[in-house]
Amino acid sequence: MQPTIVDVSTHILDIPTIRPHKMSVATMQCQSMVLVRIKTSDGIEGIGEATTIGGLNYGGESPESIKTNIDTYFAPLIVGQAADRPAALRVRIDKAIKANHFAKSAVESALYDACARRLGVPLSALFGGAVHEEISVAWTLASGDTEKDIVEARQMLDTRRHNIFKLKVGMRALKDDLRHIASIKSALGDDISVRIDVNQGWSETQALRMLRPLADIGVELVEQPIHEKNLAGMARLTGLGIVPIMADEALKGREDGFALAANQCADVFAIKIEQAGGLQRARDLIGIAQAADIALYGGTMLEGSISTLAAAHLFATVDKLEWGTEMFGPLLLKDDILVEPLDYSEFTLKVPKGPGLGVTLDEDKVRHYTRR
Ligand code: MUC
Ligand code: MG
Repeated sequence: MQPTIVDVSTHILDIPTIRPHKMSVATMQCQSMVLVRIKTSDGIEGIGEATTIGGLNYGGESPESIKTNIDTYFAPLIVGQAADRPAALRVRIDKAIKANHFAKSAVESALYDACARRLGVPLSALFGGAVHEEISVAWTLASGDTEKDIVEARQMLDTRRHNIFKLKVGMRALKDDLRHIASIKSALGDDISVRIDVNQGWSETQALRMLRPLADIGVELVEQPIHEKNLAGMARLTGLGIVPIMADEALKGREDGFALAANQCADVFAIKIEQAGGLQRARDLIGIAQAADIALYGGTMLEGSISTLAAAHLFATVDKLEWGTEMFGPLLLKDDILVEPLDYSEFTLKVPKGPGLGVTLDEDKVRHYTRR
């Protein structure tokens, strides 16, 4: 008998971060994640997750809107439907619900997790199977203090957890940002990759002024330097060829990916399952980048373990992620909600091999962190 969806439930969990995470859009002291649980008639439960950055500071969805919209609009639409066809469910959801990419991603991840668990295969198998058993993971230095960032980076190198660093900039004066970046780069040395993420914090003129000094310092990649809608500006910065430009906020789905590729607005795409609107759409974006000879990077919305793993399963199926990934979200949190913690070692995340996401929730911890 075909399994059907019998229940969709959502909870917001608030987990403190290990330190303040300072970005041009927000300072995070806590991550609020929406946990989505989908139960099916054959006794399977799939789990998905959506996170945002600083409530509504980063984008148009908040944990509260995601929860409300899933409870009010998604759940009635999918309860009673066949549970083993995520693509068909996606068509149904897209017909009835516009935008809401983060909510769509959480629901779709839960559906894929349930399907893979039913088949007894890892989630990656539903996207063709893993090409890689582990993915490289960058760390973001964003304490707001140059010296603290250097100490933190050295710890990551000593413990062999990360050897690629992304610096959050765009909130200070340009000369202060340059001093901050140069100090960290010179402390870490030539072999360590340093990239920056401006989170749209600069005007095009400011970005133009910054690219040459950034290249001289040895910065390898500049992420979303200017406003996400200024595609012509992104094309101009990319065309200069001074430092590779990565699109992040500008990439909110397939149509954006196509426009960015067609207009040569980026050298690299940061693929985020939430921003793309879920696993299927993220896979589509990856295909657009590959066809356009745009390099790939696995991005994060500072997700907890569940969405980090959903993305990691997808990324493991991609032949080349030229710029690696930043799937470090769970490590930024003081605690995790899994029975077995994820395996971050030797500068990589090992992608679990068990059915579905390959992990089990620690229900006591889930209860403890659930917002009431
Ligand atoms: C972003 O803009 O990329 C990813 C890593 C990090 O520190 O912030 C996020 C969001
Ligand atoms: Mg970014």
